Amino acid sequence: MERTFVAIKPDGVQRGVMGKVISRFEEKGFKLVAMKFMKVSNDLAEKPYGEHKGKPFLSGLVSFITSGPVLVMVWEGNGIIDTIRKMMGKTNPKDAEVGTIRGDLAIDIGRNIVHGSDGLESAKREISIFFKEEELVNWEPTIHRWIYE
Ligand code: IDP
Ligand code: MG
Repeated sequence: MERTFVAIKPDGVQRGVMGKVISRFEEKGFKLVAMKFMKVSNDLAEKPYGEHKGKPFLSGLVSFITSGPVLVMVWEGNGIIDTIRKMMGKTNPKDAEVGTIRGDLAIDIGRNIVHGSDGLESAKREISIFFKEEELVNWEPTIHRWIYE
């Protein structure tokens, strides 16, 4: 089964919507594999955003991500990488559909609440940046047979 890395950025923490975001993934039927509430160092903040090196917004993004605590998570489910991207909505909340996390909870591209991996490779990379293998919890939700055929 596929795994993805999700983070609630400092704006989501400060605005008190961590529970709302987590609830959406739980209610969908996805399985939580790991979770950590932490402050991110400059080095660590730049790693998942390697693809944006040289872009004008990177320094602002890194100082924002390091400005306060974040909630980093690993979630698991069939097709989860694409589905969570859809549930997050477009990067710029003004283009994000109503019903998505960014469409419902955010206004500004620099304060868009959540990060989610955009592919298998980035998911693997981002999970390994933030979590040790032994921090990924293996467990069997008893409701799985009501979610998967
Ligand atoms: P994503 O978060 O939807 O995957 P990316 O293009 O990977 O979007 O950008 C990473 C993060 O950088 C975005 O979530 C957003 O917070 C920030 N960002 C992206 N583009 C801009 C921009 O043009 N101005 C300001 N911030 C941006
Ligand atoms: Mg991205």
